[in-house]
Amino acid sequence: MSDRMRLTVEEIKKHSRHLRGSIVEELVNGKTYFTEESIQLLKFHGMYQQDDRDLRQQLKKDGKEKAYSMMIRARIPGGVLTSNAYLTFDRLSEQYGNNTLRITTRQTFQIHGILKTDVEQTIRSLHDTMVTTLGGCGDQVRNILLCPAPHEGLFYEQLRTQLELLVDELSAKTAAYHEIWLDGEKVASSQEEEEPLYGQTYLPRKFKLAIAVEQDNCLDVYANDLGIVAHREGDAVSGYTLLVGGGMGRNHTKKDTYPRVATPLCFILPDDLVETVVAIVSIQRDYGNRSDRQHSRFKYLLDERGLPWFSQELQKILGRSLTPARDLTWSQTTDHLGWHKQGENTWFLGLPIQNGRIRDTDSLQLKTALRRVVERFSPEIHLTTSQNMLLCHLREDDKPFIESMLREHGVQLVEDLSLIERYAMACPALPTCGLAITESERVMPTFLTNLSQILIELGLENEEITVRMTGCPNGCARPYVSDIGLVGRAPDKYDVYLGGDFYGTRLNDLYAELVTFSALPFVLRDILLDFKHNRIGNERFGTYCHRISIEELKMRAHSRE
Ligand code: SRM
Ligand code: SF4
Repeated sequence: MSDRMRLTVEEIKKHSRHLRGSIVEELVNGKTYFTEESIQLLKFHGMYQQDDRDLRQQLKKDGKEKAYSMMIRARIPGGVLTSNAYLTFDRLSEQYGNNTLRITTRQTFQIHGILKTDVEQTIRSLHDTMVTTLGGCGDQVRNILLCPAPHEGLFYEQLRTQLELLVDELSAKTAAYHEIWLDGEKVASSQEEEEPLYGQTYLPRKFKLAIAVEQDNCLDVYANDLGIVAHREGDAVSGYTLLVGGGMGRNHTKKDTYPRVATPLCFILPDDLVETVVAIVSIQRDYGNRSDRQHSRFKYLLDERGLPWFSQELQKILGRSLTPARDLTWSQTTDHLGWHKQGENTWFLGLPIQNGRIRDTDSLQLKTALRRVVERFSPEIHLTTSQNMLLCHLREDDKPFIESMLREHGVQLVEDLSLIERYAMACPALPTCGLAITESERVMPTFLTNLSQILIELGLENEEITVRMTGCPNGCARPYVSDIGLVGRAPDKYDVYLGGDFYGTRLNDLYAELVTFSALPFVLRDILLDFKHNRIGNERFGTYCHRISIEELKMRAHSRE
């Protein structure tokens, strides 16, 4: 390992001349992979170096290098893209990627499997359809979430305008992206370049923002570093309640890392939003932990210094005192699936996409079906935080034809799914994710089939229960705010978390450790049976587990052994 490879991420950022480093040189060095230093910088440009983990062992045995490729993640604010951009993603994934597209839990697309030599062309093609990847990853503000429903009216227009303002203000300003991937023209002196919010070292870690609409936590607002909840008065936004310090990531071996739901901070008027958000991000920039990346998320800063300290700092910057947060109530977590009226004569169709993966298989030509529908009807596409897709601005008269086109290709509509499938999510994990300990996306369908059978047997198939699986504790499918969270812990073994709520406002608790994949449905069966007999009225599953308590559930499990 060379000395350069031992640089910390902070040093790499600092010496990178605003995210340039040696990416340009490495693009043409004939190697199939980037150096560690460039890998860190490339994240800011929206990509991760990965290798096919299915092939790792064999390649190693054969004395060959890993099967490297890049995963490219776009930044699509609020998940909205044109049909033209969609078709470009579709084409690029076939031309350069592994011929799948992946809708993420943060309303964007990832293309996996792009060779180093094809990255430039991929980014250029996306840019031609007004899509950027700058800010898809890296220590900066990530893709900002907004309720994806294409509702009309002043209230939603105002939210979309606020989103645009936030994106403008919080995006990196470095010309490195254009320089490296697009026009190749160098900024006269990149040292002098302005990066007003981020400076030379950007943020200590990723920072996540979401704008939710009061009552409907359709995007898991509490899992974000900064949750912005819009309040409505008549048909206008009357202000926002800000929630701070959400985050899911934890590490099995480090007990002082933990998931956290965001806590209410204050209420602000619409005109104060951008200024307040920038001030909050700048506090994390200046005080966040830059020496230990395991403790560098905003949640740790808040817990270490306390909310009163944070409020004071914020008030100092803003030069005014904060108004207390409004009480929040949540009555739904809409997934926007199915047909919904959008305007006078227009509709949108929420399509379930299992684990967000768009591809063709022998029995299901999802990718082809979507391409054909998009080519023919040019819908605007809205991606949801539950890895699904909305086809918007469709004409009433076209509804039957669109449905039949989808069905001809084997595509399931929401009414074809069981409720347990409808509300399930899994992260990609193997074979692409370098951090995966267990399978997730690839085994979720089998797990859901087995669990569905149990639910039917117990007469619980009409219950709305969220199940989320991840291949490691980082929490990319937000398993710690679901009714049932399954978190990869060791090869083929998962920890089981129970007792979150359907509205995503509460963390669940660790119920069982190191359960093998095949045993998972049976571990859950006992509790579901218990729930069936002892729930109060229409009590939901997660609420039941929370009320009974994890300790009591564990004791009952022991007495059954
Ligand atoms: Fe994530 C890292 C995939 C949403 C917490 N996440 C990764 C990487 C890039 C692995 C890596 O660093 O090498 C994964 C790439 C896998 C692959 O092959 O595609 C990955 N994360 C994903 C996606 C694709 C999962 C999905 O099922 O859609 C999501 C992409 C979101 C996006 O478009 O930006 C994704 N990741 C999340 C979320 C959920 C959210 O933001 O609402 C979380 C939990 C919230 C949070 O940030 O706390 C999340 N990902 C992490 C973490 C843990 C961060 C921490 O604070 O400890 C890592 C690891 C890290 O950053 O060190 C990580
Ligand atoms: Fe990879 Fe872990 Fe995220 Fe799953 S939760 S995508 S295994 S980092």
